[in-house]
Amino acid sequence: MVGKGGLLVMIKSQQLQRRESLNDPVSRWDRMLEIRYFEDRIKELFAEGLVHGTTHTYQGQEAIAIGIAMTLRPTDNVCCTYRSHGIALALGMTTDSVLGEIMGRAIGSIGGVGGSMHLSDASIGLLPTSAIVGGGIPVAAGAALSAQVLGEDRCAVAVFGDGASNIGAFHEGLNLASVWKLPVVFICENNVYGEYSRINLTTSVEDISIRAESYSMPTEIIDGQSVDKVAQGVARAVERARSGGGPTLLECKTYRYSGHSRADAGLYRPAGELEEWLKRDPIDLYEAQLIEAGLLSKERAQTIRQEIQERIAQLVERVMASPLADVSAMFRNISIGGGQ
Ligand SMILES: Cc1ncc(C[n+]2csc(CCOP(=O)(O)OP(=O)(O)O)c2C)c(N)n1
Ligand SMILES: [Mg+2]
Repeated sequence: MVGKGGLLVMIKSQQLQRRESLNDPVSRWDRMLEIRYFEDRIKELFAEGLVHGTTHTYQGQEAIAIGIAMTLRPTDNVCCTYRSHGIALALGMTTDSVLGEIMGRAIGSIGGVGGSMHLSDASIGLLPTSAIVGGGIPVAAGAALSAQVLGEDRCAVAVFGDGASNIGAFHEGLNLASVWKLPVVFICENNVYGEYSRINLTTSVEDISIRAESYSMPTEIIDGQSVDKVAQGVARAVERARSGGGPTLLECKTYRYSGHSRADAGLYRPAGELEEWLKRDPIDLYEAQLIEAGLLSKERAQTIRQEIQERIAQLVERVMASPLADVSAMFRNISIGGGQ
């Protein structure tokens, strides 16, 4: 019988193992599929009325999550948005922890009281995700400032969307990070849409990367459909951050396959646009690369796909059978009266 403390230790070590497994290229591909099938199932669970509230899924952007997670250390800090199930899974959070949180279960990453938009686990470096567009940018700058002040060998990463680059917090965060040469990497997932609007209708520039120039900041435009390209870009930026060279803005060009949130079918998109992006699906591209390199066979790939589908089906059953969040979990991390 494992006590609560022991269970926590087991989960933490499982998460770190999941993170380390990204050293292996086939495991990276496996994790991308896990994210894709997980998100497909999440959409169904909401449509079936089994989950309340809303959710924002990540299909199409998986290469970015993996490229970031395989490059950072668990001690680095990551700030993300409401569209972060994929990044949490890539960083090592277990599927039980993410689905448990989404379904309001006690096993969720913060005890089931936060839901889809509020995932967090300090042991893998994931600071609380947030629904405030751009909100993670100054928080990441703050985490980087703390590393600088404390002299710790750690960097911070903010992951945000193209729409967030129109928010004041983006400009304030980048400016101060540049002036103070903070060890932070700003990663913009330019997925062409902010809510229900195409980027050309809301944003004065086509490439978000141009905005780095105002803050004297190095920048790169990266193919967000390629795990290796993302990892290489993140590695260059992280190296700069760790060696005192200050912040970098990376813009990863990608595409959001789903609508903005659960109820959005994305009908405002121009005909054929999704189909064009599907031709460069990040999971298919990586699979082809692994097969070409002799690391994966078509037969093994098919088996892995089936195994992950089965894993996700079992996951849903397990989480649905697990206890709901306890009301007391809402107050677990709150101290009332004198900061006791
Ligand atoms: C400060 C703030 N303003 C507006 C909103 C409403 N809102 C939620 S998502 C979103 C679009 C953000 O788009 P983007 O940054 O491109 O991220 P994506 O959803 O594409 O990942 C908006 C405007 C919000 N949540 N927070
Ligand atoms: Mg966007």
